[in-house]
Amino acid sequence: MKLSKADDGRSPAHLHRSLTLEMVRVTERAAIAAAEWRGKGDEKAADEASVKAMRAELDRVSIAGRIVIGEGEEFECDDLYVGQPAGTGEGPEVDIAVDPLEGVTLCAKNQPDSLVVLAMAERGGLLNVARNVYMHKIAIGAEYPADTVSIEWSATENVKALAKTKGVPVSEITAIVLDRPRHAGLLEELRMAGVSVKLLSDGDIAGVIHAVNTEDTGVDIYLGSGGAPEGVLAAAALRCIGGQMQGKLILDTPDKRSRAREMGITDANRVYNVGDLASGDVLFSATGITDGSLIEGVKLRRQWVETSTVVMRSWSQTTRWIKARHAR
Ligand code: VTB
Ligand code: MG
Ligand code: MG
Repeated sequence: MKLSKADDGRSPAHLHRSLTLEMVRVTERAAIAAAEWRGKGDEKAADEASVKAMRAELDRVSIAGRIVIGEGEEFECDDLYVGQPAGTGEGPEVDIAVDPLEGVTLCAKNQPDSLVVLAMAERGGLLNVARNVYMHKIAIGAEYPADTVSIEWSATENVKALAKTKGVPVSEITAIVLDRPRHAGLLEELRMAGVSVKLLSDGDIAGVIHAVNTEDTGVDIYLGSGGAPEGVLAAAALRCIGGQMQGKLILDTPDKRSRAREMGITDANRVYNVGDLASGDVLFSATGITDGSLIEGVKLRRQWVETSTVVMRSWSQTTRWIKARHAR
């Protein structure tokens, strides 16, 4: 096995494994609530339903939790805001990052790959970033040497270096990129280099996971910028499944810079690796809302509801797919 079972050495303690199943309950419940709003064209209602259900289920878990990545700041939202306590208050002290509806537009349009995502770590294990901050990201599989690509290089340099290490022409490299106007220059570079580009309309947590699972997906590299919270959540998953990612925060306004400083970020230009974004023992759970390439969506039937969840644990390097039937 390529991946070492050993953690990053930050702490010999680890989260109790039974917490993985508790997290599954939380993301399942939120996904069911959001699924009621699939295809209804109302992003806000879908998001609110997911948040409410997540909050209720999270508060039944025996943890002294604290939201470090949430829906926004305390003054902006009622629930799942940064700093809000979560859980019963009795149990291990943990930090929690959530995206109760990753791909809200996908859900509102009933298109593939909207997810409920939650990560849990020991206190201090997740980089604290505000909801409105973006991150430059680059991700490739675990099978390459650590210095194969760099977020400081141009896209052209990166795809050429990756192709060389992989031993294929650049035209056989597939990159995954969020389809946004801000990526026009990046796209042009990739076109010039002859790379095959898979454009994502939303959902770059799944995008990063696809890029490191090259054997399954055929995607070699993730390039571009997306939400910083999604970057931390993707890193939590990579801690469990392997894969390399570098991230650099985009702190392009005085407000974002000062909030980042408050949240403990001292070097605005720092390049973060997976272990800098999510350290110690980390748990990750994602339940599908709409059918997707990562997991199936919620099936709402007359008699029952079926959910599909992928849950991971870094300490044991386990990934489980949990399909559950719930009575209606
Ligand atoms: C990014 C991406 C997310 O929204 O945050 C994106 O990381 C933000 O979209 O996966 P904009 O560029 O339009 O602001 C998602 O696609 C969905 O939350
Ligand atoms: Mg969200
Ligand atoms: Mg999101």
